[in-house]
Amino acid sequence: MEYIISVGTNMGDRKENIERSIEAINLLPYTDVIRQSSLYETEPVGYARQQNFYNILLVVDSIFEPNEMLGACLGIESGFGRLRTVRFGPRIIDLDIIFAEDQEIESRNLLVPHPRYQERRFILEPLLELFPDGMVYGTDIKPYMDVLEGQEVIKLDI
Ligand code: PH2
Ligand code: MG
Ligand code: MG
Repeated sequence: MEYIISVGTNMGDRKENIERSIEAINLLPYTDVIRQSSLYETEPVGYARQQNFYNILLVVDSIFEPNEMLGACLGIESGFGRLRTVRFGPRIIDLDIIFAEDQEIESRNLLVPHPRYQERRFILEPLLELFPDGMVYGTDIKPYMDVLEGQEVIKLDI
């Protein structure tokens, strides 16, 4: 199964947090990061009074089913010592499943595609970088880009 996973961080050494989470994903059994977007520095969305985020999108090939992938992502987050406090607030690392190919999942713990990705430039810009024609497993994401307002994102050269 192919996944689009978003990684975000706005605490500590943000670049190192991103690199370590990519390594952690690659260490999962039969799971590989097969493509990755550029790194983006992004304005916080949803709760403004916090440091800018670094965000990246990964295409991950894995033997895991979606609920197993969710568990693996939460496990990696715990490994970073992530504590959940303010909703949408500062976090050392956040791994979110955005797509699991064209699957639609609505379970108690997991909503896929991610329910808010359409409103988030920090997801849509790197998605468009990875899928330049805007077609992501059968979904056309270009219309979402057209109506976005604000939310500065800067592609980094590092
Ligand atoms: N994640 C959030 C809330 N707001 N803003 C940016 N720029 N990047 C994020 O990854 C992010 C956010 C909740 O997970
Ligand atoms: Mg998130
Ligand atoms: Mg999350």
